[in-house]
Amino acid sequence: MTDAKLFQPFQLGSLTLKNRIVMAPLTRNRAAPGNAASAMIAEHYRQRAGAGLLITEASPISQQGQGYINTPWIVTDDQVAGWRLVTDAVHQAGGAIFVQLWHVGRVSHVSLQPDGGAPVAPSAIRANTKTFLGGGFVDVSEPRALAREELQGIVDDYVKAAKNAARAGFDGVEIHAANGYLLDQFQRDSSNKRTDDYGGSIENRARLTLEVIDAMLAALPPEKIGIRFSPVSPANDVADSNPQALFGYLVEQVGKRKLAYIHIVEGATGGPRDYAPFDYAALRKSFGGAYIANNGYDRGMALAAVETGMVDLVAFGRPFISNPDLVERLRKGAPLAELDKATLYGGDAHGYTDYPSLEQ
Ligand code: 8OZ
Repeated sequence: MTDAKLFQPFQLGSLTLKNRIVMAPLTRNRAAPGNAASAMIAEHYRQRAGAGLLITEASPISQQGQGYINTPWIVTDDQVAGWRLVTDAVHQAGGAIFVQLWHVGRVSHVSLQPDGGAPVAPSAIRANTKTFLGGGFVDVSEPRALAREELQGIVDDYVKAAKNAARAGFDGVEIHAANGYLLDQFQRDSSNKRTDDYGGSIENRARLTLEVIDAMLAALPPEKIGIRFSPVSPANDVADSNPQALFGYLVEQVGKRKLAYIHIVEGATGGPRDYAPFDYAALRKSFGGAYIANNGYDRGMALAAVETGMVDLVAFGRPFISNPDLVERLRKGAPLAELDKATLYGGDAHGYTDYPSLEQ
């Protein structure tokens, strides 16, 4: 099986990935103090550098963009220095790493927001979802609708974060436009009820995401920018009346801008792949570039999807938590270690950097 296409190199822009297995972004809430990545976080990613590409846990681009406690931001010099520990460790281990840039929008809590204010959203509609505040999960707060005049400031925050990513030594950035966070709240018509040119038609609802990309292209070449979508996922209480048309338009526009890849959560995030009907092959065709498939893939599915050319790369999430040497295990067909759910969010090195490799 070692000659399977899944284990062959892949050319992503000017970056040669050593295999077609991607580590999906995984929020772990271990950044403290100062919401900065640390030596422990660097060790976690170093252990997983066998992946062709690592995508970091989501990294807030501003305090307004933060929705959970102890997530590593990419705003201040100290936070850039924290991420530099991560990129150095991964590069020394022969890996490649993109950082996922994140604004949570309404999926936040007043206790995390500037001056204890309301989280922001396209429309003042509270999400039926929870956030993690340290002690446990709590309901998110009632959001306020963003004024049109505020949107440029958010676009600027994305550009600053992209520049910080380059300073921190990342190979690229992934725009988090999935899972019901800010950009996805604008994209989908259950959460976006705006009557200005950012709401209503598909073109209007896609506008903020495309403005973020276009502004970022002034700071980074397109081959250093990827984007993640979750077309039918109900994560964080979003839905759309016509996801095929909406995301077909979005990825066609992303394709025109020649971004490195689209990273697609197929089905419900962390849940059923057949949650709602959707033609992912048509989506991939509308984009035209590299397609990273994610959600519930096992070894057999990943081997087949890459071998037949249905997808270019496969991202594994939860299996990478408990199997730092996941690529080796998949290559050998070795058994996978079980995940300890109690140590997923928050805590220390236990359940984070102490999962053994097969060798150990
Ligand atoms: C789980 C817990 C907290 C955040 C996502 C960033 O769903 C997340 C996330 C997942 O994209």
